[in-house]
Amino acid sequence: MSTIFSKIVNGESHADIVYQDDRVTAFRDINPQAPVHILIIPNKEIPTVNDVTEADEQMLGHLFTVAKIVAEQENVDESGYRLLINCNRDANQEVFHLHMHLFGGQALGPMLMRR
Ligand code: DGP
Repeated sequence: MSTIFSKIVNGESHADIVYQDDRVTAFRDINPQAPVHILIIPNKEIPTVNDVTEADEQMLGHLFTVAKIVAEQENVDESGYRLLINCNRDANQEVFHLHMHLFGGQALGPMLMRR
């Protein structure tokens, strides 16, 4: 079954797309957790990091090139930003189409909340 993110990639569902090419799509998160919150996803539907194979390595490396381009576009490249990928339950992964979050536009604080 196709995820909502695949529907965004192929244009069936609307999103504010900030970058797209034949391998990767980047769009604004519907529920932003920072002034800049972009999701960068492979166009190919890979559910989680656990499903990555060596055949995906080049395409997944391209996520970082796109992260750099988007950070420049959003003017957070110099101020800084955080890239984050959740995997499965303990990381609160909600959408099972691998995605990299790009957060920026404010001081983001420590990486994990203390319990
Ligand atoms: P994660 O917890 O890592 O699986 O994050 C999923 C993110 O996806 C969450 O921040 C909200 C966002 N999201 C979920 N559905 C949609 C959608 O339909 N459109 C957009 N733009 N973002 C979505």
